[in-house]
Amino acid sequence: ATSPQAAATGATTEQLKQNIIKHLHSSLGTDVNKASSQAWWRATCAAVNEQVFDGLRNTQRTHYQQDTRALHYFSLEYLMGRLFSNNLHNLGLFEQAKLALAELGIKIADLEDQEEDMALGNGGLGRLAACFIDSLATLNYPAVGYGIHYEHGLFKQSFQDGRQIERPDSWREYANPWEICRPESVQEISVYGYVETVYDLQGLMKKVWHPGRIIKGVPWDIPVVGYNGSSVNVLRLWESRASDFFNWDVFNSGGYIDAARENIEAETISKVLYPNDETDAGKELRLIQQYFFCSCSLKDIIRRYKRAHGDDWSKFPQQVVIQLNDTHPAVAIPELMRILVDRADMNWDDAWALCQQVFAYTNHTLLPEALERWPVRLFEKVLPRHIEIIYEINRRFLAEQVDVLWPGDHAKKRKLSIIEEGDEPMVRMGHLSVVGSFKVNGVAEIHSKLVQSDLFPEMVALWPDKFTNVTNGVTPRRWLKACNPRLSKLLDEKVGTGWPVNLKLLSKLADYADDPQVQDSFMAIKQQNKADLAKEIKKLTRIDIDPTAIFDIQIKRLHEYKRQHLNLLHILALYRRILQNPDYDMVPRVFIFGAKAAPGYKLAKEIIYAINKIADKINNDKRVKNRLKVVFMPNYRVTLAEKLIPAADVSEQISTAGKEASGTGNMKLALNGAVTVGTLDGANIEIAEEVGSDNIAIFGLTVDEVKALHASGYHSHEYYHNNPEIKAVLDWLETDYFTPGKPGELSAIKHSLLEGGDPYLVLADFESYAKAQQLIDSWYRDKAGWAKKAILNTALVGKFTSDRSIEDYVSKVWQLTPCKI
Ligand code: 26Q
Repeated sequence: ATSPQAAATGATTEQLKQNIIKHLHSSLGTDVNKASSQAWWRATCAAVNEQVFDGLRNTQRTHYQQDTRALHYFSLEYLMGRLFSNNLHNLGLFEQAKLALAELGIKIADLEDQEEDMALGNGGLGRLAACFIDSLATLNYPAVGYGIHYEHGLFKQSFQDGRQIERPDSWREYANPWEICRPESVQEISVYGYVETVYDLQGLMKKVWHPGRIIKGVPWDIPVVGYNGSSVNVLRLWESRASDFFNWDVFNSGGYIDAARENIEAETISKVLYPNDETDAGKELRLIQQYFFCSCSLKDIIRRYKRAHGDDWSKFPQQVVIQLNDTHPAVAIPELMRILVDRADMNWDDAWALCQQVFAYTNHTLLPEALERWPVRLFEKVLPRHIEIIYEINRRFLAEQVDVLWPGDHAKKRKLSIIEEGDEPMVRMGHLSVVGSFKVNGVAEIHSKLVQSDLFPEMVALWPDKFTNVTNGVTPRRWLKACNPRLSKLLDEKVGTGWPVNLKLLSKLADYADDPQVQDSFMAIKQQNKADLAKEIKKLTRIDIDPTAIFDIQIKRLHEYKRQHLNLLHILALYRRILQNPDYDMVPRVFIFGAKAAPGYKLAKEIIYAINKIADKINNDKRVKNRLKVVFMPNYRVTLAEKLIPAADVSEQISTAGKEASGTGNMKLALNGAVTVGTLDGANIEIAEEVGSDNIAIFGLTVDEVKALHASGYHSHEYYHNNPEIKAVLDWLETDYFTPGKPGELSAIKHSLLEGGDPYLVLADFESYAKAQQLIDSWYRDKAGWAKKAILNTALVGKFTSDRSIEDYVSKVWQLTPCKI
C-alpha cells in the first residue's frame, strides 16, 4: 500500500505531467514527439509558473490588504543565476518534477542546461542581493528588490591563447519565462536641462527643473519564491525606453531622425551592466543608470504609498525603509528630497527628517580607489537640480553638525564635506550616504570596525549609534540543498530535514565527526562530487585530472587584493621543488581557478594569462607525474560555482588582511565541507571562530600587522633577496620557460611585486602561506582526520545562512514584522 504522502506525491507528479504536456501544446505549439529540450524546458517553466503566479498574487494581495511596512532593497546588481531548479526546490516540487519528466523520457538536468544564467551582477555584492531576496521571501518579510533590467549582463569569458576574451551576454535573447512585463506601472523620469528660480504668489522662492530629456521606465517583475510555500515577493527591474510623446512628436521642429537618435540613447541606459572597473569610473551613462532606476523605484514606492495614504506623508517612514546596496543607488537621497521639496511642497527640515528615517546604507569596500566619487560638473550637466540639493544638504551638515562639534575647524570640514574640493570638485557618495541614512553597516565584524575606525571616524563621533555590523550570509537552499543533493540527503538523515530553514541544526552533525561510518559516507559523497567535476573539467578544458587528488579551489573576481598571484607563486614553488627533487613527496593536488577580470584591468588580465601559460606547461610535464595540475575554468559564474563548490577539498581565501570586506564564497565552500586556507580577513575571522583552529589553516599578517608593516616602510625587495624560493620563482617568470621564444611575457607580475612595491604584501605573506599549504598536505594524509575536519566545517558554519543576516537587518535596521500568507 502507498503512504498518504507518496500518494500525494504521485498525484502532483501526474498533475505536473499533464500540465507540462498542456503547455507543450498550448504555449509552445509543439508536441511530445517533436519537442526540443528548449521547448520542454519552456513548457515545464510554464507549468511551474502556474503555482509561482498563484503565490505571487496571494502575497501581493495580503501585503496590500494588511498595509504592511516593507523593505525596498535598492541595488544596481542581482546575480541570480538560474531560477529553474531554485524555484522547483523552493516550491517543494523538485523531486516530483524530476519524476514527471523522467516518465516523459526527459532528464531534468538537460532541461536545467537550457537556461541562461541571469548574470545581472559582477560578483559578491550582486550575489548577496540575490541571497537576501531569497531569505526575505522565505522568512515572510514584505520586501521588493529594485534594480535595472539590463539587456546584457556581465560579459562571457573565453580564453584565446590563454588571454581573456569578452563576449556580450544575451541572457534573454529568446525571452525569459520567469519575468512579467508590467506596462500599467511605467514611470517617466527626467535628465539634463536647467533649473529656473521662480517666485510664487506669496513671494516664496521655488526651483523649477526644466528637463532636457524624458525617459520611460518599464518594469519587469521576477517572482522571488520563498522556501516551502512561504511568500512570493518581487524583484522589479526597470528597462529604459524612449518616452513616446516626447520623442516621436515629428510635428515639432526636431524632426524624425533626431527623434530616432534620442530613442536609441534612451534605450542605451539599460543596455549593459558595467563591470566593476576603476578605469570606467566617472562615466556619464553609469550615473544616468543609477539615477534612472532610483527615480523610477522611488516613484513606484510613492505611488503605492499614496494609494493607501493619499497626500498624508506622516506615515511614510513607518511604511517604507530603503536599503542602499553600497553607494551605487545613493542618488536616491537627493531624488527623494527633490520630490518632497519641489513636487510635494514640503519644507526642507521636514523633508530631510523624513529622508533620514527612510534610508540605510551598506558599505562593501574600504579600498580608496573603489569609493564612488562623481565630478560635480557631470552632476551639473545630468542632474542640475540634484547637485543644488546636494550642496544644500552639505551646507547644513557642515554648519549644523560639523561646526557644532568642531567649531572653526576647517580641516575637519574639508575632510567631512560631501564635496571634495580640488581642480575637479567631486561628490563623495559615501559621505552623502552616511549623512542621509539612519543606519550604516559593514558586512563582517572586522570590516564594520574598520568602516568606523578608518573610513568614517568623525561620522562616528557625530552619530555613534548610526554604525553597526551585519555579517553576510548565503542561502543554504541554493548553496547546499540544490547544488549538493548527495550531501543534502545525508544531512536529512543525520540532522533531520529542517536544516534549510534552520541552518544551526547542522551542528548536530558534529556529534558524528568521529564516527567512521559517517566519515566514510561524507567522503564518499565528496568523492562522487569530485568525479562529476572531473568530467565537467574534461569536457570544458580537455584537461585530465586525478579525481582522488586534493581539489584546491580559488573562485572569485580577479583582483590584486584577492591575490590569485600568491596562489600562483606557490604553485610555481611546488613545481620547482618537484623539478629539483624528482621524489618530492606531496599529496597530488589540482589547483582550480575561476575568475573574470574587469576588461580594463591590465594586471588582472596578465595574471590570468600567466596562470593559463603556467598551467599549460605544468599539465604537460611528464616529470610532475600527476602530483600537480592547474585548471583555469573559463566563464566563472553562478552556474559553474554550483558545480565547483560541492567538489572542493580546499577553499582559498587569501586576501591581504583588511581588504576583503567579507567574502561569501568562503561561506559556501565551508558549508560544503571544504577546509579553508585563509588570512584573518573579512568573514574568514568569524568562520575560524565557528569551526575552531583545528579545522582551518590560517596564515599571514593580521590587519594590525599589515598597518604596522606599511607604517614602518615595506620593502618587497628584501623578501626577494632573502628568500631563495621567492627569488627563483619570480626570476622564472622573466624567462621564456612558460612562453617559449617570448621571454618577458609574464614579467608584469614580478614587476608589480618589486618595482610596483607589492601593495598587497604578496611577498610578505608568501612563506606563511607555503607553510599553511604544507599543513593542508599533512592533514590530508590522515584520512579520518581530514574527514573530521570536513564534517566539522559543514556542521559548524550554520551562522552564515543569509536568513541570519536578514534577521540581523530586521532587528538592527529594518524593524519589519513577518506577514504570513
Ligand atoms: C563601480 C563604479 C562603476 C562601475 C561599477 C562599479 C562597481 C560594481 C560592483 C563597484 C563594485 C562592485 C562590487 C563590489 C563587490 O562585489 N564587493 C563585495 O561585496 C561582497 C558582499 O558584501 C563582499 O563579500 C566582498 O568582500 C566585497 O568585495
